[in-house]
Amino acid sequence: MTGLRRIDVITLFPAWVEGFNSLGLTGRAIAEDRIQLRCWNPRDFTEDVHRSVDDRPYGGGPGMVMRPEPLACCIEAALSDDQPAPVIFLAPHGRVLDHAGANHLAQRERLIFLCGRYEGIDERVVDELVDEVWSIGDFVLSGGEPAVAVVMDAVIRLQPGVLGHEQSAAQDSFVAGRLDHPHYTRPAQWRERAVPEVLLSGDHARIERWRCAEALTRTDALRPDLLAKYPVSAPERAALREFSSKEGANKPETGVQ
Ligand code: 9D3
Repeated sequence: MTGLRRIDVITLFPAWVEGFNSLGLTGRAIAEDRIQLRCWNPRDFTEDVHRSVDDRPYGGGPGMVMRPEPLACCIEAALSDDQPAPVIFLAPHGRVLDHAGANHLAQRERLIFLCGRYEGIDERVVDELVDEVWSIGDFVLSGGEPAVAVVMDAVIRLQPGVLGHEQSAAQDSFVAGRLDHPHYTRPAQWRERAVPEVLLSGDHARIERWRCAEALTRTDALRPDLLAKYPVSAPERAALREFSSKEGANKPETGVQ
């Protein structure tokens, strides 16, 4: 696997995308030249004096729609700038990103992300130029830019050499389908609350089994859908039997009902 070496983003707000990519994990990967980032603005491909990128929807209704020609010219300019790449449209009706989806995208050498604004883009551009449509979840954003920040973070951290400690990404995929176990650091006693004794025991095999049982209990309580998708294994069942924990009974809810 060669890994990702270039990401292009089609956006009306290149400053937004360049801004978040100057910081954090994606920022470092780009600064270290592991990944090349290039933004393309459809406004630079307009030919009218107003440089308009949107227009009223045929059939009426609220909001505006991104015009096909500047958008298509912009995508085509990105496409012909370098090696072929899939055009990934970020939109509320796309396939919802999960760990498998991030892995799928992370395998390409080059990705072109298309961010929409306004009510949407002219569907003929999708028919003509879009290869895949992805969403980041069932909530409404004001545009594709926050979504591209999320997707870029998820795919860049999967690249070999991007995470400081090399093991981490592989370990993530190993535990995919389980919520994380709880974490503790010093002091061992804090505001009347003690760190679970097993973590102080020095028995690393037992600690591993305890963490496994905790992760499983949490997943069962908060995300039963994950348990259905990734069934409980024999070693997990054994860990659960060893630590049929009543701990956590008076902890705050962390998530879903
Ligand atoms: C009333 C219909 N709306 C669709 C649910 C219109 C609409 C809302 C928000 C059209 C575009 C947008 C902007 N959102 C994105 O571009 C977007 C998005 C999102 O809103 N949620 C989750 N993932 C994504 S990826 C891109």
